[in-house]
Amino acid sequence: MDAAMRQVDAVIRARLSSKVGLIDQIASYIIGAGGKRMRPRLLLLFSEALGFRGAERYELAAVVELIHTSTLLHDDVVDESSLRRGRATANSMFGNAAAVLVGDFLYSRSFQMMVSVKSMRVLEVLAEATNVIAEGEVLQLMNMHDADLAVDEYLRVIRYKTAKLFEASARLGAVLAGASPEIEEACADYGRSLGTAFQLVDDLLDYEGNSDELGKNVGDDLREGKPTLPLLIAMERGTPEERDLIRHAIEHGELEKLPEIIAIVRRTGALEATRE
Ligand code: GRG
Repeated sequence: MDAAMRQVDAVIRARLSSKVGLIDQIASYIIGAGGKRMRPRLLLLFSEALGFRGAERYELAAVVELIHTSTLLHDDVVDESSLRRGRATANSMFGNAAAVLVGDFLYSRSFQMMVSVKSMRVLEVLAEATNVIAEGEVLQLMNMHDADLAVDEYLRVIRYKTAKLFEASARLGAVLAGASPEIEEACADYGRSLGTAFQLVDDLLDYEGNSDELGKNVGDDLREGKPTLPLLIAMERGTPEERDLIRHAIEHGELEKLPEIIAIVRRTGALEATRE
């Protein structure tokens, strides 16, 4: 994987170039900050497991990473986040307008790259996936401050905003390898499940770690009014008074009661239940 990922990073660097200096600067800033490169790795693993070793796999692996990066740039503006990949976010460094526009550049550049692969199926998969990611974010926006959010609806948002790109990445490995529709679906299923688990754990990590971090991260969720699964489970399992406390915090983005809410989440076993 490491050698293959160096190839992918080389493709990303080569394709990022723009005559517009600010684009180069911001794109290199966020790409250079690292990241786990989960989606390109998934694509490469599936294409290679199914016997495809053509150069198109590096191009498409770079494409899914650039799409992911463009969504991060936009997401940090939407959430008004200040930290990403251990660095100040692009929006806090360069302003919201520049972060959104460079996100647009990465997104449209990724489409230029996928067209170069000359496969209608690839275009179909990625056009649909990006559409669903945007729907997921809008759904999440609509669910903000909703303390009565059904767990199924929370999972739908996760499947759309996060799992869809994992699904597309795994599926594209199969598409490149010319796999049968059954194998393509099996790869897509795996990607979807992995992506769903990944986001659940991501939400869970917000509540783990040392007590300072814990307070800070849970505080972010509450400040944004985001009803994440640990909070929903704690509400379901808590006493009527505890439910009211969490409900009020989600509905009003109220941070004063943070230590009490963390204690309820822990006491009700909501972290273990989310992990399960
Ligand atoms: C541009 C099509 C388009 C849509 C924009 C804002 C938005 C709509 C989508 C945001 C989707 C999003 C950020 C979902 C969360 C995904 C997630 C778990 C991000 C963190 O991924 P990691 O941990 O990050 O893989 P690294 O830094 O490792 O790459």
